[in-house]
Amino acid sequence: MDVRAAVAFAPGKPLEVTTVKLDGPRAGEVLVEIKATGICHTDEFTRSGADPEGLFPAILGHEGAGIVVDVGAGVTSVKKGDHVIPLYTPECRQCPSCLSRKTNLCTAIRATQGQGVMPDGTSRFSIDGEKIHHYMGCSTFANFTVLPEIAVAKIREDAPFDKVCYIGCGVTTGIGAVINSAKVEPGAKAVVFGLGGIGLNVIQGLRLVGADMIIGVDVNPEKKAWGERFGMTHFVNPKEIGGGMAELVAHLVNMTKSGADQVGGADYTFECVGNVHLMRAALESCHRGWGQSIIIGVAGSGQEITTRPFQLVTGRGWRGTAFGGARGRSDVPKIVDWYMEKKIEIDPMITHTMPLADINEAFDLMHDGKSIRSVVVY
Ligand code: NAD
Ligand code: 022
Ligand code: ZN
Repeated sequence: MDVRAAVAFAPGKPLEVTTVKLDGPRAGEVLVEIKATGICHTDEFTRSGADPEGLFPAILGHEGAGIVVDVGAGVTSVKKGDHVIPLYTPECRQCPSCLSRKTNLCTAIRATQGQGVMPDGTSRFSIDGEKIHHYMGCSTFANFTVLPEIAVAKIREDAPFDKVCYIGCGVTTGIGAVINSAKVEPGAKAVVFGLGGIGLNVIQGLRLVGADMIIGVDVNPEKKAWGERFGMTHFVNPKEIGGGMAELVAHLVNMTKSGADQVGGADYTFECVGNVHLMRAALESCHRGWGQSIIIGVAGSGQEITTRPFQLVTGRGWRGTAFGGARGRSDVPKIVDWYMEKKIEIDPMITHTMPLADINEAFDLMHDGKSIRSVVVY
């Protein structure tokens, strides 16, 4: 069938909206009509050519929502008409990783997903017989896409596509980092570095679990109001403090001192920027003995993090999270329920919507720091 898609033909070029051929679903696959998709940093990382593993031509996009319109042989968990969110982290429930219960990084289709093809090693997208790569197993910058059955989460039918698409990446990553990765407890003190589309969701996750002190750190003064909107209790602009990372750390440690505890430091910190110097500051802002720092931001390829081993020997913990540690098919429907029950907010974070024809404007808005999230509505 013919579908409309924004195609990344070459690194560094704007996406081209054009007609693409899509083959139907094979065994274990589903055809989904994408109704809306968010535009996220990793799409830009690949489009720009900064991603050394980026493949071209490709149909990018990994933050979508839509309706199943056809299923291949042997598909049992979803049927035509089901509303779904594509999963760039699938959940097969059978591989050693899924069975371990210790990670959400399912390995069932990992190799082929990274190669931009379906699990059978072929692509469903083409133009004039030339293969177009899939992207992160999703390719939501097309109005129809084919996905492995294990890479779709079935969601309730009254949820609006143009909002819950954001649960396909940003919302789940931020809230999941708090609940699944850090396992933050009520009364905790936390610091969130970077108040963008991810950091604001970390903040609302912290509010949800009952954190006491939620300190937001951002170099953009406009982010103070944004953070407060979702539960931030204190704001720090590193530019106003002056000095470097050491001064920022000292300031944050000082802020978290209280009563008998004059050691200071946060129980949990979250790096939501992708800056390796900020990652170090996030670790060192943790309380000695128990503070845990979670890396969410994706740093540029080849970058390295450093600290003194003393920081870890004295009981701080450093770990990262992918997709908020969420098991997609199990956890994503619950997050959609939380949104519908108004336990979490999404609408105010979607600052821009546009038709597919204008998708390149979403990348401009992201570059200029003007958007929290842009969503393409098909
Ligand atoms: P964003 O651009 O919306 O937000 C980044 C924020 O950081 C901005 O508000 C900016 O002002 C602020 N900032 C920049 N430099 C800073 C500094 N030195 N100190 C303090 N604040 C600073 O981006 P986003 O959509 O929130 O994504 C953040 C990161 O999370 C990206 O690297 C993205 O790739 C990553 N991410 C990771 C996962 C995962 O599963 N691990 C999932 C989604 C996104
Ligand atoms: C989503 N991300 C950033 C912005 N939006 C993002 C990027 C990468 C990962 C997670 C979220 C990620 C962390 C660890 C891995 N990935 C490796 C997983 C594994 O090896 O099992 C990751 C993922 C998908 C892809 C590449 C890297 C891909 O499909 N190309 C989850
Ligand atoms: Zn993303």
